[in-house]
Amino acid sequence: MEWNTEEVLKNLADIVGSQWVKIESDDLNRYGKDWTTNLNPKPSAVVLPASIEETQAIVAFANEREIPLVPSGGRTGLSGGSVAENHELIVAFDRMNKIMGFNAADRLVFCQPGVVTEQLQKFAEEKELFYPVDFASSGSSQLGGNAATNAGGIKVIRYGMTRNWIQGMKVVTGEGKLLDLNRGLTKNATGYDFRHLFIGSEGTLGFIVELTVRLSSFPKDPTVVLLGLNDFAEVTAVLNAFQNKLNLTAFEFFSDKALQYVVDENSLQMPLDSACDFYTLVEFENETSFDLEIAQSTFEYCFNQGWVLDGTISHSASDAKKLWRFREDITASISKYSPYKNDISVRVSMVPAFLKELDELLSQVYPEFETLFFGHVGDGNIHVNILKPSNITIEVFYKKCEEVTGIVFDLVQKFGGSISAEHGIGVLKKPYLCYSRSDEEIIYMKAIKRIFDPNNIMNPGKLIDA
Ligand code: 2HG
Ligand code: ZN
Repeated sequence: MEWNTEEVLKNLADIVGSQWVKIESDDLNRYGKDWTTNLNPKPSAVVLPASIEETQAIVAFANEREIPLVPSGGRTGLSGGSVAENHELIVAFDRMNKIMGFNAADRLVFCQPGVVTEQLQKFAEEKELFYPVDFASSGSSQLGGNAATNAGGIKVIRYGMTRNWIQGMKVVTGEGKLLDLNRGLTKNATGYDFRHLFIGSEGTLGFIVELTVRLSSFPKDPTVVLLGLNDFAEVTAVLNAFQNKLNLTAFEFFSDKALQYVVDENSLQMPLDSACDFYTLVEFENETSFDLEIAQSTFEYCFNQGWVLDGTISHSASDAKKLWRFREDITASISKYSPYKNDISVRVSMVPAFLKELDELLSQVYPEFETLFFGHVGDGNIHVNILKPSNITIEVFYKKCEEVTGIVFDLVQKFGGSISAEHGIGVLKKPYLCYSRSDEEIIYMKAIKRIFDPNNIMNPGKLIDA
């Protein structure tokens, strides 16, 4: 539905100032899409509020005129949650990008939603504290989007997801009401915690307009160990061996095929002398002066058991950073192959059996496609990327992939897993929500949406249909 008449645009300009209402095609393209490669942005306008009051005024006006709104943060999502394909008005939080305050005794930072993850990480460091939610996109993802998608990342095994660090939050509901949720309290036993409804709601209930974020102590001197595995079946044994002895901050994995793309794309040397089918990247915090020796003896134990073939250990922060690149650069290194992505989780103990069945299934159903596995094995989250061959169009490729998504998700369901561990449902996974959530749950989800967003203007068509 086209709503962007001159009169409507003028009303929006009255709220935010005319330079903050954008209708140029460059802006529409930029703000209309995220990191997905197969969706076509078609927003009608972009508006950039500078305050909570302006955001509230936009939502009130959108309700009056039934204008569909799409929130936009750093647009690093991979499920199309912030893609505007249907003439929506994009509400971008780039101007609300300030850290407004810090309280050392509470270890709380008060942030606007457009604060970039890395900005908060650096701020925490200046205070000799740590914001532990981290991922490859931390240089551009924004806190509002992180909270709206409950972003995970590479340190979840130790620190949990974004949800764990949001101690308070102000939201403008789809109805235009301002809620001040939990006010930074650590303990608060007063009934339903709406904060947790908005975290992970993918912008379907309202806009997150302020966040109170908890910080942690700075980890002591992390060391990274990269291991080459003999057989992926042993990955949980290796995890247990390290986890029982050391305080792990990450336990990641990637297949050799995935590694090859990072090495080739960035002209890097292979990290180990031996060629292995799978690698794990283990990061631990040096809590005592013995931890390095413990890591060494744990490696030897795993080697003697025949679980690992080879390994290397970081001796400095820059070494550690180099080893992380082999894992963190995978997404960027394969993006030109327009990968079809699945972001799945099962319980950690089930990962090897699940991956074995998944690998067999994928080589049967996609014999002609190359499939890469990597992810956060320490928390049961596997990223499956299927690469588009150069001789077919993206439309044909996605159609072929989608034909078997249901079969893959049947397997996820059989293992009691989730069809999206951290990337969210957005539009790409919406048809498959029923593989992870029961009919009853989806009915309740829709009812909750109607309460907060009665006119269905908040990110319509994402996550669930109203
Ligand atoms: C990661 O863990 C991100 O690197 C992206 O979640 C995963 O590209 C992907 O599928
Ligand atoms: Zn991930």
